[in-house]
Amino acid sequence: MKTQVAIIGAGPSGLMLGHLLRQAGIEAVIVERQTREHVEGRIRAGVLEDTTTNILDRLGINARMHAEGLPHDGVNLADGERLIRIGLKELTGKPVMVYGQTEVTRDLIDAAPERDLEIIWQASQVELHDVESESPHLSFESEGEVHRLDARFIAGCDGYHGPSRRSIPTEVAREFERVYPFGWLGILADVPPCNEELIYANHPNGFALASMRSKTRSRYYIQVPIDEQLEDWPDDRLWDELEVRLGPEVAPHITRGPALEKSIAPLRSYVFEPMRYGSLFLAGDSAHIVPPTGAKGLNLAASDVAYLSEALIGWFGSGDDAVLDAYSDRALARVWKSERFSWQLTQLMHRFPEHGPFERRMQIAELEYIANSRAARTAIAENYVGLPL
Ligand code: RFL
Ligand code: PHB
Repeated sequence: MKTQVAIIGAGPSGLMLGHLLRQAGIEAVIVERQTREHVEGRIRAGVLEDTTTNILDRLGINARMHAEGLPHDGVNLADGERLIRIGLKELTGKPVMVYGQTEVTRDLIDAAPERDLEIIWQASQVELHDVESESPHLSFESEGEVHRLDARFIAGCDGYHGPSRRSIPTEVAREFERVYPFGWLGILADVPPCNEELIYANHPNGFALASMRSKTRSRYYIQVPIDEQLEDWPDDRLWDELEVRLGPEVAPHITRGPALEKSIAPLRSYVFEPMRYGSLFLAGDSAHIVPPTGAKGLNLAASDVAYLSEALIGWFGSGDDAVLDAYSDRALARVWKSERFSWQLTQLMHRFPEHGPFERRMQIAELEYIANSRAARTAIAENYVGLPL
């Protein structure tokens, strides 16, 4: 098999890149390890910046998002006593869109056949070959047979655990990492949200987040120690704890319901440099991870892909190496700013085992400052809605 761009991974970055390339008439094939059902069943991000909605608009794969997504003009921080509203629209002119990654992924997969974007599901043993050359290829197994996919470029959109990043020699690579000593326990339930907008709460027991997928489906998270067992959190215990952490103003509005999904996700900050090696380009979680506090992971995948598609389309159009050469630095400049915001909001809103009374007072003082300073709220708002590309 032969194509122009071989894409590893059918997550948001691989799917958006594949569609952007196809829209420009460039051949692309996606090779994915999991089944379609598995990919469509993953419950992940919920908040889209306009970087992401703009890509879906440009692709014309946006009808369901505009019909069912919820534009939010604000977001709230809670300090156990009150809600501090960050007026996103008022402070930046932009809202965010609450529309699940699960739905974005499904829309992109549904649109693939009519746009000739081939996705090979359940491809195992995916390996990258000759990435330093101008004629790289992938090998993989599918339906009991070994296949070879030749391409001019390979896009590593295979998430944090995929093989692409590991094909870059350690001599040229730099890694930056911070692993947090806690995770997020998430619950999805078919109950109305407790508030019209998201609430990020800092409580002495730890962080909590009230989010949603629609007017009838809620998504909540609480901070738990990293070694916590899911069995120790029956639904009622989790709802009790959410009421405590979200505070007395919000608790009466929480509707309880059985968990459709419950899982614990670890928190990590991670950046891999460079995002290009020879004919291999990394995009999304394969190159960087942010803690979910800033809602940036999916949106960074979208901005990487916006830069990468522009560079590849430019190269196939005019053979211009300069844009391809600039990709890694351009993407990383935005990645590091999102890393900073996600890390800072994580520091502000969580309880760290090493924190004592002083650090707690620092958090309270910062929240007090945010509540009373339009400049501080504007700084949060412009990062939350997404920095310009
Ligand atoms: P993905 O989504 O991990 O997709 C990678 C794909 O590659 C496949 N793959 C392979 N395919 C072939 N061969 C192999 N050897 C392969 N190895 C892996 C995988 O099966 C998969 O299909 O990466 P991508 O596309 O870069 O997208 C990144 C986003 O998924 C991620 O950043 C976000 O989900 C992060 N995130 C959030 N981001 C936001 O912008 N806003 C949020 O509100 C938000 N909340 C979250 C989140 C992530 C969470 N979890 C569970 C990690 C909340 C949670 C709980
Ligand atoms: C979610 O709804 O899953 C969600 C929302 C905001 C975040 C993280 C996750 O910051």
